Order: sequence, then structure tokens, then C-alpha cells
Amino acid sequence: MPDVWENTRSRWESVRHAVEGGGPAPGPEAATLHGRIGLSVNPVAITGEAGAGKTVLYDALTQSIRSGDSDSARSPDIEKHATVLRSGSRRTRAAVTVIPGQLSAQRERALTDTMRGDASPHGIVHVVCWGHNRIWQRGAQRDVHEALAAQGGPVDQEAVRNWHRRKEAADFRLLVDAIIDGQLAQRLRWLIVAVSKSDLYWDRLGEARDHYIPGGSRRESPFAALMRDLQNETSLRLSVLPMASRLIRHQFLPGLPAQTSQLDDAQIGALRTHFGQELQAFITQRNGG
Ligand SMILES: Nc1nc2c(ncn2[C@@H]2O[C@H](COP(=O)(O)OP(=O)(O)O)[C@@H](O)[C@H]2O)c(=O)[nH]1
Ligand SMILES: [Mg+2]
Repeated sequence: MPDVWENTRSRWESVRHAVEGGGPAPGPEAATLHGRIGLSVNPVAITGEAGAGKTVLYDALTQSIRSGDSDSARSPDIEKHATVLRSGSRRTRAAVTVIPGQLSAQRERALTDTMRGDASPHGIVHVVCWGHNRIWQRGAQRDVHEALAAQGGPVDQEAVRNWHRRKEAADFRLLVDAIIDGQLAQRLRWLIVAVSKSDLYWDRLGEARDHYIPGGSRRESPFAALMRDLQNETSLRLSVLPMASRLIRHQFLPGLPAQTSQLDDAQIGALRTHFGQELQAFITQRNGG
């Protein structure tokens, strides 16, 4: 039996290769139409922490933004869309629900309404960003700063990344545990981890890959361990792919140097196309590898 994580890795690497210009040109651009589609056709949920890039990822996949558009805003509400994903001549309808990442009564309601019972999605796109979450509120930025200062180490970019990564894994654990226990998403068939904002850490993409995909390093990250749990305890089809939706510089915390984007428009176009094709293959259960 070919190792599932080896396959996941080689798929990741082929996308990296394509973005860096060595791979085959991506197929036709994924595009979209907005139509009146029932919200029960191919239900897909987009999950992930606040500021991970869910709203922007959705917009990029449906090409409703251009890289020069103004930035996204904090989105506390559930976002529901009926969408047609198009890749070449293939059209795939999907009912996509973006679940807000903030801990809030609204999020709880969105999770319960979206994930339980008849409305349970067939697929989840879980968005992570290797520690580059945008913190929307000034007060929350101060909280992070104080928590890091209290640890005694330097308050630098890497400390902020680590803080977010720990939180991201703890948040993913809630989702994974609930799926494995059968409390959530009982009709779920697949889960794709979108490793977003890769334009901000393309020079360290191998580290990000090993953080999210099991089997890479001697010491597996908590996130990778959870992926392994999903693989062992469920029959879900799993994928982990790098993604970038916008080229926007990232401010870790006020006062720290900003991280600029390392990719160009053509490169995020390639990422988007590969991601869109994988998503479409999963939605329609075609063999994506
Ligand atoms: N550089 C870069 N910034 C991104 C990317 N995706 C999202 N962002 C930025 O990250 C912030 C949060 O994105 P958003 O989609 O609103 O996060 P959400 O809270 O998960 O919906 C925004 O300022 C986005 O412009 C990306 O792929 N690359
Ligand atoms: Mg949002």
C-alpha cells in the first residue's frame, strides 16, 4: 500500500514545483458563476481560526477579487454562498458555508447549524496559515504581546508565529475530536487543509509542509499528529496543499517588522488553479491522486 502521507507530500511538492516554474503549466483558470443553487448541493464548509484567510480564500477561488482590491474586513457572521466552480469545461456546483473563526455565540450557532444533522457538509476546507493569522482588534494584539512577554523570551516574529501555531493546533483538535467522535459532520467524506498565505513564508515552505503533513520529521507537530488521527480513525479522504490568495504584507504585531509577500500574481494564480482543481476533484470524488 503506498503511504498516504508520501502521496500527500509529493502532491504538495508538485504544486511547489509548478509555482516555481518547473512544473507543467496549470490547466485553465478556475472560474465561477453565482447562480441560484439549492444550499444542499455538495455542501462544503470552510473552517479555521480568525484571521487565517477563509474569506479571502473563498473570494480567490471564486475569482470575485483581484489582487489590487481593498483588504477584507473582520467577518463575524456566517457567510453562505451557492457557487459553481469551473475548471475548463467542468462545472461543479457547491454550497459553501464559511464559518467564522472568532469564538462567539454566532460561531457556535454556525458550527451547530452547519455541521449537525441533515445540513452536515460532505467536505471541509480547513484553513491554516503557519502562524500568520491577522489579529483584528488592538486589544487582542496587546493580549498576545503580554502573553509572550510573560514567557520571558523575545517578543519577535517567530514567537508570534509559535503562539498562533499552538493555538491553531488546539483549535483544529476541537474539530478533529468532534469528527472522530461522530458529533459533527456525520456525512463528511473529505477534508482539505489549505495552508494559506504561503506567499509570506515561501522561503520556509518545507518547514510548513512538515508541520502539517505527518511523516516528515523526527518530532511530529501536534497538528500532524491530529492529521494522523483523522487518517487512522476515519475513512475521510485527506489532502494538504499550499495556497495563497492575496499578496498583502503581514503585520505580526505593532512595532515588529512586517513580512512582505514573496510571490507574484502569476504564482498565486498557479496556486489557486491547483487548489481549485483539487477541490473540484474532491467535491466530485474524481480521482485526484
Ligand atoms: N499575504 C497574504 N495575506 C492574506 C492571504 N489570505 C488572507 N490574507 C490576509 O489575512 C487577513 C485575514 O484574511 P481573512 O480572509 O479575512 O481571514 P478570515 O478571518 O479567516 O476570514 C486579511 O488581511 C487578508 O488580506 C494570503 O494568501 N496572503
Ligand atoms: Mg472572514
